[in-house]
Amino acid sequence: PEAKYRLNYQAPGFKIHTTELNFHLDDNHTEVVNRMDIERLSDELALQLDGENLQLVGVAINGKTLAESEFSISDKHLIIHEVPERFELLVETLIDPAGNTSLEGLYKSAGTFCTQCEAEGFRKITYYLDRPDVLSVFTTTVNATRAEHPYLLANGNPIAEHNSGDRHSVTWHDPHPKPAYLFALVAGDFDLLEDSFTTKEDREVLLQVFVDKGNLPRAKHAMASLINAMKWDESRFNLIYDLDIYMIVAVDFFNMGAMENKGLNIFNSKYVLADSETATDQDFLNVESVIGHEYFHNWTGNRITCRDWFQLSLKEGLTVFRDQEFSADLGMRAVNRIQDARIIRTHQFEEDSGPMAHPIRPDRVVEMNNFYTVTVYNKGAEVIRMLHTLLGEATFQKGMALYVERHDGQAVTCEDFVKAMEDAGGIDLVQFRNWYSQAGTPRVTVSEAYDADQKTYSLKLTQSTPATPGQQEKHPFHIPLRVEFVDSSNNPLTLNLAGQTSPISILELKEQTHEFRFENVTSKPIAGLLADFSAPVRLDFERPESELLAIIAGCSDPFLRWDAVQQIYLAAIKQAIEGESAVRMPEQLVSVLQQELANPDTDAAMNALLLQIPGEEAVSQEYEVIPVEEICRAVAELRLAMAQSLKAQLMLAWERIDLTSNALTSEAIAKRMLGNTALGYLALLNDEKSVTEVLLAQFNAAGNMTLQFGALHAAVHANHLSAPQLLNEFAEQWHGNTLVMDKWLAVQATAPISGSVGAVRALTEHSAFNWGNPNRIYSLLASFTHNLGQLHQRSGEGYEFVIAAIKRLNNSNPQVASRLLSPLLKWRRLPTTQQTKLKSELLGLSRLDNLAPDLYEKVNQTLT
Ligand code: BAL
Ligand code: ZN
Repeated sequence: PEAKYRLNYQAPGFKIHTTELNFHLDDNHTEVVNRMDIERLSDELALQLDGENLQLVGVAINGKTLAESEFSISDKHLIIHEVPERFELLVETLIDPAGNTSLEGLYKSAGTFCTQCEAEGFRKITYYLDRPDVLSVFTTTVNATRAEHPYLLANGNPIAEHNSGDRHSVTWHDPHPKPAYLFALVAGDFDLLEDSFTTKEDREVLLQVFVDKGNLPRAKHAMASLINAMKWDESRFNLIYDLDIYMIVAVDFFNMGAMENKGLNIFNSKYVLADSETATDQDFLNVESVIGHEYFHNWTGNRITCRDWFQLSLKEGLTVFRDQEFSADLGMRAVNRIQDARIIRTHQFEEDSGPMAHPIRPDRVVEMNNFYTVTVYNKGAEVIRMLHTLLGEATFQKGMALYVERHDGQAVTCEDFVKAMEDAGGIDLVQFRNWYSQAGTPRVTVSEAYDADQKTYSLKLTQSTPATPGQQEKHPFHIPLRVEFVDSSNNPLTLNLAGQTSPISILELKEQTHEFRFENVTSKPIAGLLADFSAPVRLDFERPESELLAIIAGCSDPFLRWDAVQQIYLAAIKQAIEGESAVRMPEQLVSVLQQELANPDTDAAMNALLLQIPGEEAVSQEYEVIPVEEICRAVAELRLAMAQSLKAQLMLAWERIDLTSNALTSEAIAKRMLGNTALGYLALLNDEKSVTEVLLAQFNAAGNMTLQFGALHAAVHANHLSAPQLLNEFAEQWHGNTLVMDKWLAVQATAPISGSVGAVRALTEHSAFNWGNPNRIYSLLASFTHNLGQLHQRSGEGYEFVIAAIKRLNNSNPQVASRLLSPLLKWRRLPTTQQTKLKSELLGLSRLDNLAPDLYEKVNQTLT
């Protein structure tokens, strides 16, 4: 497989004015007739179309069938040697949807025909210029048997229907020109939930959510979320929907979370279906966020799309930022922000320090599917957030408006976005652009000095970014650091930079080193740096525990308080690892937590987050060579010590859960969050009768999955003696619901219990598992790849198991196989025994026949 480079971009040589598609659906022999009105834009006479796994039936120009000498075919292209300036091209192909296990292009998911075209799946449907900068007006006719496929859907508005014998057809027209990756088609039988929304331009929009038969009650939350998203985008971004119909279809077999196809979103059913009996609070919040995300793409992605795939973060970073703000405005802003920061620190920092590190706008790609990453999406969103921080909400919105005014209907670049922000804000973002071009996580080192005589305080910040593959030297980033100060009595303090009259809240670090000097400072301040996680950087700030405790007590920013607590936990864990000693409980923190928990007026969700110690993967970020076993030991010891020290208060927190309520208010969700966190600790006290009673009481609280699963999770992860019984009861109750059984698979795959490899291997034989369904694979196998202690067992058993699974999936679904590989790419950072075993497994994989490009790219990158 060959790499493509961002700098080699060339504008397309052809324009496809209109595309008329005709599908005669059949399991193994679907006919696709594709009629295009094409204009040649250059003197190059040959037209090269993309196409994969297609059987060509015929090709004609202006009604005249081409002879075989007039075109050539390879496994990737159809090349027509000479075309006129403006012509109608007719291409007829045959495809095999039921045999398409890659779930890319047109495929069959449990009886439903559906499509997934982003990034380059349309070429598995017909020959086309399958690139995002070729925009065309699509008209689509779908023809299928009526009994099995009463609903025939495509993008845009329905304009015609026909019946003939046992078949019928519907024609759809989408007036908005779009690239092929936004094309969608669905044919199947569903339950349908309908509602409507009137836009602020008075357009009446029909809203439809299609779900599997019997699931109608589980679609209500998705519909409510869609309506909330439409309202929110109007009020916060002034972006208004532009078609008369908006459809969401839930399917069971889907590689990603969902897809923003114009007017016809296709969703993984896991992000549509939710009721309190089968979905946890987090599932409800995820549905809201993904429904919002796909809806927000209608402007940031569809109306304004990407020029080429290197610009993916143009739409994804921005749309993740928008969905994060949506969730924060509707729910718990502080909790969301901390969770988002945790994703960056655990997963994005790991990607940034590994062999696949790439800037949010990559320069080199072998397989585009490998770049739907936490870097492009989540770090991309952090970059947008930094722009928002630098510009402020009002100016940021001016920049958005200018971006839309300039580029509506176009396929553009990240540069176009930054330019709009720069022009609207009247600020210089030249250096800020380094966030788009450079990979790696900047490290900001802090030192401070206080001069009591001069009443001055200075903060010296130094940034450095490690080399990443292909980028040895890094230029300094433009880093906004939000800051808050407290005095030694934990009272808020405002400080002015020397020569300035207003208090400072954001320090802008642009140079490699900069010293910020503050004047008229009457006592040594305690600086809370990186408030709101204002930049995706690592902060090195050695300071005594007393100052961290002052931040916890005195700072108003929830991220700062949470982060200070995390630093105390981390210090205790690292001390135990490095000193090869037992974990020493951070006594002062424990007494702060005891007080917080004893007070029913404190924020329950925040308390839950404060109680959660860093996980094994987060701790592994601290080490160049990961001391796997020591990390697992220290983390387990700290968990147990916390449970012992806080037992009484944890029980109090647990007792505040209302086991009879399914309310979805932030307050009710927060209480369950804290209760489940408390129960997770209590379950570690295995021999206490009261704990067993509590576990069973919560497990049996009927009708609420957050509580039932919370109890199961606590028992299984603590290896509590009730765990086998609860696992059995859960499976017996839920064996008919695959999405719920995914939780059952995941809870076992993530348990830090020795012997997991054998248990997880055995679960691949369980009826709840299915090698053909991505959700099952993510729940069992991808979960397992994040179980640090079990995956990296010295025996190498974990590696053998995962690599065998990857080999098995190489042919059937390489996109899913590739996701399983990522956590194995850090083999160089493992202790020698593990390193040797994993390397040999990776070498074995690299020699596999027909290794898919998705896997080739990663394995090659990590071994060279
Ligand atoms: N565009 C792929 C799915 C998503 O990010 O919405
Ligand atoms: Zn997206």
